[in-house]
Amino acid sequence: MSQPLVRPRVGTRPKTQRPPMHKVILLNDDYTPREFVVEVLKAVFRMTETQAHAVMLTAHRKSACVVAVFARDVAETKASEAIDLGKAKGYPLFFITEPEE
Ligand code: TYC
Repeated sequence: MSQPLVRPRVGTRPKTQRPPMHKVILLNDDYTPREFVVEVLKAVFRMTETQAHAVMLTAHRKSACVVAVFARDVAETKASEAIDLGKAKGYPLFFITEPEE
């Protein structure tokens, strides 16, 4: 009986590394109207009215709220788009991105 040509691997094999996902975080401010924040969340992050309202209220009450998690370039693009919608209306609406733990 000959040996099989391919033996199953045993022992440890490092897991394939994936780039970390990035959180988009909405920051509260005193000037942007609540309903405008909701509209931006719906338009940029494809949220329903109910989801967007809940995220807006959490940011309003706790000063920040995680909106969603994406690959880094998507997170940065969406944060910029959302900030720009606020800027176009003269609002200081702000989002930051940060890597997930
Ligand atoms: N605090 C704002 C107001 O009272 C509303 C608001 C909520 C603004 C959440 C930004 O991320 C925000 N008009």
